[in-house]
Amino acid sequence: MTMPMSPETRAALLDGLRTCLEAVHVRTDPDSAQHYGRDWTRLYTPNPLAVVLPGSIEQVQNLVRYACEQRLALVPSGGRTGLSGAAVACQGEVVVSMERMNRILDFDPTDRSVTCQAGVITESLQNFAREQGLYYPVDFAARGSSHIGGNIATNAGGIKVVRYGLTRDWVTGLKVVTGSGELLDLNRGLIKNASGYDLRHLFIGSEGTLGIIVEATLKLTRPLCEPAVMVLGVPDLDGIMALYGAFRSALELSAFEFFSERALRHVLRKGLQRPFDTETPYYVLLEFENPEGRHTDQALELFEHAAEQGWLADGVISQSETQARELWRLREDISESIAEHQPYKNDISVRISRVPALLTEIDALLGREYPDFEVLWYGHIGDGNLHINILKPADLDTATFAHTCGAVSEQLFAALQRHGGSISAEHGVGLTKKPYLHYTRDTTEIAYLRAIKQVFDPHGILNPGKIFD
Ligand code: 2HG
Ligand code: ZN
Repeated sequence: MTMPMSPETRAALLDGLRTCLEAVHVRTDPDSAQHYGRDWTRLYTPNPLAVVLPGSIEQVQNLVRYACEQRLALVPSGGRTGLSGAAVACQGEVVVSMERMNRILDFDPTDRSVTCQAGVITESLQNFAREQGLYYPVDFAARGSSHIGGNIATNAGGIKVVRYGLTRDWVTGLKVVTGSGELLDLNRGLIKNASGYDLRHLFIGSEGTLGIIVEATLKLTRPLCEPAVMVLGVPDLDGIMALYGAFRSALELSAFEFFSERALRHVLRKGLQRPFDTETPYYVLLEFENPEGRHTDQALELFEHAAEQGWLADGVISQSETQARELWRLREDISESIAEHQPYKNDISVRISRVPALLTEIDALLGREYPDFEVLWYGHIGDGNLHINILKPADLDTATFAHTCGAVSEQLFAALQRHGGSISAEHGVGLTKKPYLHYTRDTTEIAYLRAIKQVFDPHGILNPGKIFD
């Protein structure tokens, strides 16, 4: 599939693609190749054969059937905000962008559910839910560009998982085109359905390797009522989990995030204000519902107690929706603020009870192995999920940097394996984490993953080379 192709073969394949959907939606220009051929990782050079933008399920089926005949690799593509290279096309694949399939198809207030095409942007769905007096709670900084189909394909998590869970918890129905071109209509919005294997869950998190998600039915819930945000300055790593224990036992938290002072400095450089004067090595951001300020006293009592214990050194509580939004930006804007430094990313998770031990271990490891690199910590610590970003020194070439970081990753993942954790909490395996999958899944399990891929994608045309070879 990646062999050099004669101009005649190429022209014939492109003609064939043009018979699957309107010719105008088969693009081969360099700008489209650049734009659609990659995600937010910048490690790979896009090189798709073509970019196609189907407008209907039937066209997706036509494409898949044609790809089966021609043994043409397809890369399903959403908003391309992924961070593991799962939506990258650098081997002459055809990118199948779901961008034109972006309609909300149905809403039912009794079911509190919405059915939409895969290319609906997360924020559009959130806005639609709000207009109905409801809430779609899967949320993250890339809400403005990520697609619902992509969120499902990666089982996206984000900033509200402590209360609302992951994308998987909100999908009640899925329509998927398999690697043979059949259409599966899975679970059809049911809450209860005990009629055998639930194939829907195989496609959630499958990173485009089992099928192309074309439609989804999603649950909605009631909106958060006057959420209040606190940012707390924390002197050491132990304090973070002590604060989590104290606040979650007294308040229903809808977020519990953390970031380091080093990470904070990058967003401050982009024009945001420090939350308070005291500088501490770490910060916690937490959120809870606070209708009419009913829980403010309780939150302040917890704050006093935590200060007496030495778990925090300073803090602030939002007084308005605007201030809450500003405080959120201190955490949410970190990833974008460091993008120019081409960070090497780790996105790891362990059970919550293992977080303190893991933090101590990796703090020592990173201090020892990366004395010269800037290492930033942040993430969804209330879910046991840490994002560790290592910034590339300007004078170091990309290959040497990636190699050095990869070697440290082996040690990091070995520690993670001892703690029963995962090499990817929410960003997926894609290309970047593929070499490390064995730290999280044993050989027997990987053999079953391959066998499942063979069932749904017998010709190996769907996102080949992603997750595993
Ligand atoms: C976040 O939580 C995103 O901000 C991006 O998952 C994480 O940049 C990262 O490593
Ligand atoms: Zn994240």
